[in-house]
Amino acid sequence: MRPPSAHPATGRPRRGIAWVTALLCALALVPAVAGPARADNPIVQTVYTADPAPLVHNGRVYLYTGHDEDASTWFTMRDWRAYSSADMVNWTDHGSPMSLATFSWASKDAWAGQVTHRNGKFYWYVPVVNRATGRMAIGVGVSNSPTGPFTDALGRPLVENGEIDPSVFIDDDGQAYLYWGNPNLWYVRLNADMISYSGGPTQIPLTTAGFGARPGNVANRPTLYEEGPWVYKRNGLYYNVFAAQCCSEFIGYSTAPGPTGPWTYRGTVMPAQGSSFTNHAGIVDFNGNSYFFYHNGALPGGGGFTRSVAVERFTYRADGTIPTMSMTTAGPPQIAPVDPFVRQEAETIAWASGVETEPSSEGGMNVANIENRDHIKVKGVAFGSGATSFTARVASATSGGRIEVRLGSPTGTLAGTCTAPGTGGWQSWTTVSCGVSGATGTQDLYLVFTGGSGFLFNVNWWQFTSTSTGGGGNVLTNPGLEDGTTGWQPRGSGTLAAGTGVVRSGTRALTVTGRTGAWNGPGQDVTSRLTNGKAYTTEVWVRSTSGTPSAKATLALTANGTTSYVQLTPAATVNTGGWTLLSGTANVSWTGTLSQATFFVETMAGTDGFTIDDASFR
Ligand code: FUB
Repeated sequence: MRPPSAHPATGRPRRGIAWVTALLCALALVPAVAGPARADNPIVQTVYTADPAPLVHNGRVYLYTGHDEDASTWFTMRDWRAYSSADMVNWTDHGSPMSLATFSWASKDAWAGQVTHRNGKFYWYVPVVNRATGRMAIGVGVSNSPTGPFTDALGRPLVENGEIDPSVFIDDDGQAYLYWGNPNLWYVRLNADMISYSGGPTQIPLTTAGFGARPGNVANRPTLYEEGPWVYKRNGLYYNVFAAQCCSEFIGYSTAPGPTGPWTYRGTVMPAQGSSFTNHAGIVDFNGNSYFFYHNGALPGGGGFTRSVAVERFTYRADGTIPTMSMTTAGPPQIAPVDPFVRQEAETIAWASGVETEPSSEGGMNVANIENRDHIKVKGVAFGSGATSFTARVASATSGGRIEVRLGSPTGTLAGTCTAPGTGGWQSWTTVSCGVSGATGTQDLYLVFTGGSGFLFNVNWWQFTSTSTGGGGNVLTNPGLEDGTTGWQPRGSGTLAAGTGVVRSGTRALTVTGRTGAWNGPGQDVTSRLTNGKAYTTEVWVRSTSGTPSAKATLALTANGTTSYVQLTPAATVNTGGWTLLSGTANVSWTGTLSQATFFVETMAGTDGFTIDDASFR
């Protein structure tokens, strides 16, 4: 149970708080937010987030943030949060993969950090107060997965000099650097193990040429540099983007010909704006675009200690300089639509109104604390020629409620209504379905929750079925692989395992190992679900665990005692570094009585292991 607190976006109490106290709290601290569709910045509406640190990995942007406790009057921060997106507008909540409790030696202040990926592991550098010394120190968490959980890599600080805000950068030659500091700016050369270093911390000279001149006569702070360095390299030029000139801070940047300087001040990335007197930068390139992450106080109840992370898309000028950006509520454009015909996590959200998230007993997170007229917006959902039914995984310790499937706005076209029953517990899950109509083309989806008073039900995931199979939708069971190996069997030799480390979407993908023939792979019995003479479209994402095999999806049909094979997708080379989409359309027909039909993924040759995710056969 969470500590009693008011909800960022609504001011309403969280589950477990007395209504009266909560109402007073809400009225005093947080203006209620009314109204329909919201824009998409800030990125997270369920908690206050700060100090963004994006990381691009396997076709997704992972966003690591700090977490300002509700109604804070100081930087009261006890854990860090993780989110991810493949489209830059809908973000999946991965909960809290690291907290102060991760570091037994830390007493408080889970402040601004950064995650990097090396040696198959993820390293999260963070500043916290060392209980033994009372000073700020840098700790490092490590995990095999970008979504954690992270453990303390050292059991002690990596480095400690009372300063904050680590930024990690790995140069092309493999040398890694850790930068940090307020009021000074430091770096140290990390060893390849990423949890030790060579040489001592070195101070970067804060010259006005390097970091700009601070207006006014501020003792010991002649330059604009304040805190929060974000160091990276682009086209051979090294960038240090930092929080400048307290307070209010703006985001400035410097460049250098090498990782240790000499730095030259280049100007403003984002002026001070709004009610947060700090700001904090994170920059990545993703899918051919550049993105600038920052924080502000734009949520209801927001301010200097109740901040929220936001993002803008930008284009470097031809000479490599960064344009000056303003904070927007619209955020960047969506780069790919959402597929409603594969399972989508309910905690994948463009804008949440009223709800919260919590860890789910079924893995990942679920949407919780749902009350009458709360809603979730999922932006840019590609319904294509149409959806016929909607399915959701729900749980309720009360008497449940309804999910209204609406299009375009929270009061837009009602495509269908599903009833979520009481299930006897907030984590006692059941699957409900209802018919939908009018959901065609690409639209913003609103799941509007209705019912009586109090908390109604939780939602773990949802999925639509399409018209293209006359209502049958995706022929495959567990197509998104979120239910582990359910529905899938190894064809011939091999072992299937549902892993969380390498996923294309959601929290799980399916890996086959121990293949002894090219025809071995993950398969599914689809005998009772096929229509003779129909054209089926197949999509499945594949990546190898070794080598660069050529993969394809195949259907084995046995009719009247004879087995034939339908190649469902052209073969495509897959590799270990990213996901490849196998996609194709093929006619499926047979003569006589069909006794066995198996959908499977195989390779043209070899026995390399591979992983699949987000499969559809419809
Ligand atoms: O979030 C706590 C501190 O505020 C960070 O460490 C700084 O960068 C500033 O954003």
